[in-house]
Amino acid sequence: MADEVIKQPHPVDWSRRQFLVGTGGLAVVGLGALFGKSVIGQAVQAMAGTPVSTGLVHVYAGDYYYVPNHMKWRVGDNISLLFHNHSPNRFHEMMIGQGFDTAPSEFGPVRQQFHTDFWDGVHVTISEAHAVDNLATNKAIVNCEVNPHPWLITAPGNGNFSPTLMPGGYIRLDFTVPNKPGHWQYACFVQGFVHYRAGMLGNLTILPA
Ligand SMILES: [Cu+2]
Repeated sequence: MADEVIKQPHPVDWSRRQFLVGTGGLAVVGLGALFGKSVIGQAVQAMAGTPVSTGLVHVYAGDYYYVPNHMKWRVGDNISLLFHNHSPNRFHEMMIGQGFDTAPSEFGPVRQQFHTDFWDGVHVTISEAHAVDNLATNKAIVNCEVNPHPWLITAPGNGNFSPTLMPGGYIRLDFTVPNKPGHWQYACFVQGFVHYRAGMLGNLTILPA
């Protein structure tokens, strides 16, 4: 993987699962008004002051960060997670988990995914999708209402549940917060040593019901 990254001649960071679904088109979008004061404000709030998110929850990916980068969800709440990629030229994903699985590279061990996948056993409905590179379902129970969905990867062995979005892409995931209270993280491991190490992660607190 490290070789592939270094030799990459294009100004696009390909997902490490890109080869499974073809190249797709490159949409270039502006970084715009959606990174407004209120959203940035959410990102810089201290954890203690972070409100509990429920209903429609927006998460924006940029280079290389999430807005917001702190969230609180409550067990049993219904959430529609609308994950957007506002990068003009890079792919980003969003895994949620605890602990890390690493792989060796010439740069030393690289964190590739979470050891425990938050989405294991969770029922997820995909009700909107645009410019999705791939979504690895892992052990989530996924109902996809969007057709066609050649980007959906249901085979085992593709790592954590994670939507990977092309520039300008978005996906909506509807689910009920599972009974997994505690501290979790969300992160992007695309070109792991670049995105994750650049700080592309956030903290998620799951509150008991
Ligand atoms: Cu990323």
